[in-house]
Amino acid sequence: MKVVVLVGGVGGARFLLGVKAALGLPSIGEPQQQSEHEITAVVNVGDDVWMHGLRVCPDLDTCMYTLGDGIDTAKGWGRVDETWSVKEELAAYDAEPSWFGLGDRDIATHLVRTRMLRAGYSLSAVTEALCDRWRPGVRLLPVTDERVETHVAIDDPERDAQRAVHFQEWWVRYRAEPAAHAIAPVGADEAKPTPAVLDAVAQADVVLLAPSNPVVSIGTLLAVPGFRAALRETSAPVVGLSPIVGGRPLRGMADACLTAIGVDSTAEAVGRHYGSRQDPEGILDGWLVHTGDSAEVPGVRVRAVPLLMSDVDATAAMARAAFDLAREGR
Ligand code: GDP
Ligand code: FO1
Ligand code: CA
Repeated sequence: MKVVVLVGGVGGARFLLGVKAALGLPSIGEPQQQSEHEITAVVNVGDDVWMHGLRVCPDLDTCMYTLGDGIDTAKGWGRVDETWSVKEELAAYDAEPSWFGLGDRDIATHLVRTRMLRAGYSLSAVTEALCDRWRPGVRLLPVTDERVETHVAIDDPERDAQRAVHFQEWWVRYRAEPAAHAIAPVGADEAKPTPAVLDAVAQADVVLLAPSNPVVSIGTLLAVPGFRAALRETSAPVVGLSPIVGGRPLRGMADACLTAIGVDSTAEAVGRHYGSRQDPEGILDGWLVHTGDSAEVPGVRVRAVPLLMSDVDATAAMARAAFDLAREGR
């Protein structure tokens, strides 16, 4: 079976562990033998940022490290057994930005990536090269090779005006506390999905939306012109899993993003925001919400099942429920 999964960082990466397990693959790493199944993750690039002259791709790296057994599982991002000598040395120089921490091991990834990008390789090619080491067992495809970066409009405390900051500054430095007046994927209008991404969606047997951030993860994928149309046109059923459980995002501050785009933090509101493929702009055939949550999304099959990714088995059960819901429409 060919499975395409739309993902952001931590939520997406953990879900991919379950998709692999549901297909009988080892959740970490690669199978010993060639498998009949092929999983392709289409990964958000809107969080990507230049830091100290290095290109950092948090969602790609979170997926790569999680599936390749290199992640700091407590934080959900960055490398396990990390050390911070470079960060300390940068601080000794008062080198800004000091609010974003690059670990020593993680920096090696950014050095390899930056050098390859500077030599003219695409982000897709660089990601493939990095995955030669990590062997995630899933094809990790950035949605686009063009630069698309999410920016957030917030009030400037120093002037009676708004100012736009990079998503990382709002999320990491300010902990998403200043209200976001707007969230914009800068560069998206000029970007296009890579041919590999379009092919994967067209050839898929099923497309899943991981329970990732609906605005700055899935929303940024959908902002790349042509990607939404690809999802609408594929013959594969498209099934999403709600990241909102009991009226709240499970980790992090996704509700601050939803507020910015005027969508309630409920499973129903997010399902309606994605919309039915029977409607002019919608992308869903099926929508999974957490047991006890209810949602009515016109034109979409909705089921309630446990959606807590507490361990790989529970996450695999979520993926199986998504496959079942996908099959129901056939
Ligand atoms: P990020 O890029 O690291 O923010 O990660 P994603 O965008 O991939 O996913 C973030 C979302 O994952 C958050 O909005 C959470 O609500 C959601 N999430 C995290 N853990 C769980 C879980 O166990 N179940 C569900 N349904 N959603 C989860
Ligand atoms: N998150 C933080 O809260 N603080 C950091 O200093 C930080 C550094 C960092 C470095 C590399 C990387 O891949 C991710 C990093 N993150 C950090 C996580 C990340 O910025 C965000 O959680 C995501 O972009 C939201 O998905
Ligand atoms: Ca992210």
